[in-house]
Amino acid sequence: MKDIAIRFKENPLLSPKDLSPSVAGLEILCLLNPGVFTFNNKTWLIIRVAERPHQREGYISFPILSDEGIKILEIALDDPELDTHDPRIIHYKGNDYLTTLSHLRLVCSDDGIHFYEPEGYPLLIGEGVNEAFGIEDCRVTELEGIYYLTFTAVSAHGVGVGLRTTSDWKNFKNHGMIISPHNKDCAIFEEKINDKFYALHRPSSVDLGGNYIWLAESPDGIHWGNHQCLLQTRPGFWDSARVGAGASPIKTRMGWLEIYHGANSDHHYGLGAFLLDLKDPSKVLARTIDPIMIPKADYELTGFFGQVVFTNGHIRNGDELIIYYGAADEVVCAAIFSIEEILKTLTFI
Ligand code: MAN
Repeated sequence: MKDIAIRFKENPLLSPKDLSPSVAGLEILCLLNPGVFTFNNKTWLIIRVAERPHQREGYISFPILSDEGIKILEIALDDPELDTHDPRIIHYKGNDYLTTLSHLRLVCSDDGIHFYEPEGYPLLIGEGVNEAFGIEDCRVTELEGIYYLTFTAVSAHGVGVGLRTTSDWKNFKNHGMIISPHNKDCAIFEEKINDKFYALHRPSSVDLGGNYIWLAESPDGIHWGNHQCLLQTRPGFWDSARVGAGASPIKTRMGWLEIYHGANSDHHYGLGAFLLDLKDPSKVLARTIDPIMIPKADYELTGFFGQVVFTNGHIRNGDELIIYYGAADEVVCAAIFSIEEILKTLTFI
């Protein structure tokens, strides 16, 4: 399979050791899946920071958010009801928890390579019962002077899409959960079409259907309807088990170009692309057969959860597309693509 990504030689750009934990007693295990935007002439990332308590021998402990702040739960590793085979998830007595608690952190850069935490900008942490297991994988859409932050809100109730908006990155309005569980990977288009907002999102259906990418429309960016299924998984392909949108679609002369992630049943994640009609984004015009990027660098093959490249943010400069991505669910990296080259890899339907 062809991989057309030109990885930054500085990769990984950010690793867990580069930031400080949000509170004493926690350690950062993973920095991953940044949303990306420009603001004040700088490149900004809103990174998912996944934390857990220092581990005590013989136990697994993990944080959750409650009304009183962070609460630590601890389970003995030899408890027969404990299942930790997936490093991301804890199954215990019929309940699921996450091994880490994620918040979102802002970093910025003048060159898109060297990032630092600016002073005076808040951390975004889970708020309320639907975000008790954290907030993750934020997509940022700038539309008419407002930044829309769509992210995964995780709790014992399930995984849904949360929305906050801001114009200065210091004051945020929390709109709560805009798409209920099970749903994630929501990216709002950066332009209205026929005066309506559009978004891609990814519900999961347990029995009928699957982990497919859907389109929704909205009069205000908050209330979503007219859901339509756009893109399905393909049996026997690299994206046979799940597909999910990356960041906002990129407007090109041929249509809206979307970079998406796909995974097979072994949880190997790669990136592909598809193209939507400019005037009617419910029409899928083309899709890549092979991935345009697959894990191949050491930092993509091994880490907290190996064999993963996952993107939810990019910067476009003419034909150049800089994709920021999480590698092996542990570090933040970047790669350059040519938009024309991606368009050439599409197969028209
Ligand atoms: C999956 C993975 C994890 C994530 C949970 C909740 O298990 O994507 O990284 O924490 O879903 O969204």
